[in-house]
Amino acid sequence: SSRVAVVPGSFDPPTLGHLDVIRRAAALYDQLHVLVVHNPGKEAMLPIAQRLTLLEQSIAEGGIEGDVVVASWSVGLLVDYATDVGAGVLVKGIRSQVDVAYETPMAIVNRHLAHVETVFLLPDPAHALVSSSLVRQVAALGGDVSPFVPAPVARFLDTGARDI
Ligand code: COD
Repeated sequence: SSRVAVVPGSFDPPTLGHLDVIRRAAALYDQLHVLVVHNPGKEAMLPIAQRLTLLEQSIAEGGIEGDVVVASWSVGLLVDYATDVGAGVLVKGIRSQVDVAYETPMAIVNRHLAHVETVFLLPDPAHALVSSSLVRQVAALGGDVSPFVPAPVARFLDTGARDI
């Protein structure tokens, strides 16, 4: 049977840390669903549709091989999407003990809810300190975000298109 995994996130915006996790997860599974999940606990910078476009462009320009689907999810449990697409695994990136503490209860709940396992990937040290919130701050203050994000995201943020 084919192995299908979901890489969920806010991706607001996608960063080089996200792309690194997506690239390595794509090499581990037959099909990958990169899922933009609306997180009600976070105030968004970009609309969901823009995050989908930037993810698609970043995955294509990043030369990520394999069967990678980009989608969004805003109603119901994350594991409902996973079950719908036949995914038995969620892949999350772990940067620090803070991420472990945040992800552990969700992983246990998701396993009980739907028998969906969570696989944690350690980051590439080159990108381990990059976060979307850091990129949002740098962008809001007019700084250069290009060291932290894929080229399509840097182009989009640099043109100020987000203010339109
Ligand atoms: N290097 C490696 N990994 C990274 C990096 C980096 N530099 N930056 C981020 N990551 C990882 C994160 O740890 C995370 O795994 C993923 O990339 C996405 O990160 P974000 O910041 O875009 O997304 P988050 O942290 O806001 O996660 C949003 C989710 C919706 C995925 C999360 O809140 C979740 O799983 N919610 C569950 C919703 C649900 O069904 N709840 C009910 C049952 S618990």
